[in-house]
Amino acid sequence: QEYTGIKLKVIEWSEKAKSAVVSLEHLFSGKSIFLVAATLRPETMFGQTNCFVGTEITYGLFKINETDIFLCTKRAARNMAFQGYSNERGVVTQIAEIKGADLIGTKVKAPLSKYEDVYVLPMENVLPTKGTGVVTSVPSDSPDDFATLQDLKKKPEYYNINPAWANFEPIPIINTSTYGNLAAPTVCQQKKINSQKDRVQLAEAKELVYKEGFYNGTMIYGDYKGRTVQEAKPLIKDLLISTGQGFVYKEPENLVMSRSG
Ligand code: ZZB
Repeated sequence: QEYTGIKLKVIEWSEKAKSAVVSLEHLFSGKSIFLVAATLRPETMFGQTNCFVGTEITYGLFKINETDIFLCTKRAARNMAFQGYSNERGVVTQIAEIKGADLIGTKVKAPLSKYEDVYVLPMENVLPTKGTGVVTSVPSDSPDDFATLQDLKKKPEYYNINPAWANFEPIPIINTSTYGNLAAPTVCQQKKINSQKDRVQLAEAKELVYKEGFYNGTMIYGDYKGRTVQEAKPLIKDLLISTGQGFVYKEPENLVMSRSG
């Protein structure tokens, strides 16, 4: 499976993350720290509204080179080290460990997003065994992301978040004749999906939205407005890579598990 790694730069740590990393600050000087998400949909990056982590997942901070520190699972950092993203091939340099729960509320800059800064929020179904364990959220075109963001908006106390962190609307970025310009909200409504816990309906919704967007979608936002999704996808991937905001990240096929189970 070939993903695009998306670098979401840490602008301000959450209070808990701040105290977890305060003793390491000397290691950060002159470097940027990025939460790294793995996506199959680089053309949707204009619509990012937040970033998701699993609260129970253990993440690491990894020194990648003289300028970048990546935050992702150790498993992903190891894969990256074999793909040229480390000082020495195959060698992982871990600076610290941090629990997903402690990252909630961290402010990040999501590349290409219409929103200047977005927040790290909790999602129940993030798989530690897939991608980087960090998921970038595009509620306009991902039913899982839309359902989860709705949960967070409806019950901020239950999820222990500041409501302002979830106060971002889905952005219309792709149009299809079947689902209009907000495919994920449309399909979630049609299928009466009420929460991120509706796993079976969400898996069906994801399949429908994937297919419709890929075969019949047109970009209505961003640098390649007017192009089909199939045309725009590689162009936006190249744009992310050439500007240093993304990179190719591969995962051995047999290790890939689907989010739905
Ligand atoms: C942004 C995005 C925008 C995504 C969209 C999807 C969609 P698949 O097909 O099952 O392999 N993802 C990545 N890592 C994880 C993880 N560890 N746990 C849970 N979900 C993860 O799914 C690949 C997608 O699953 C990735 O692409 C990522 O979300 C998520 F508009 O990134 B995507 C209709 C889907 N739309």
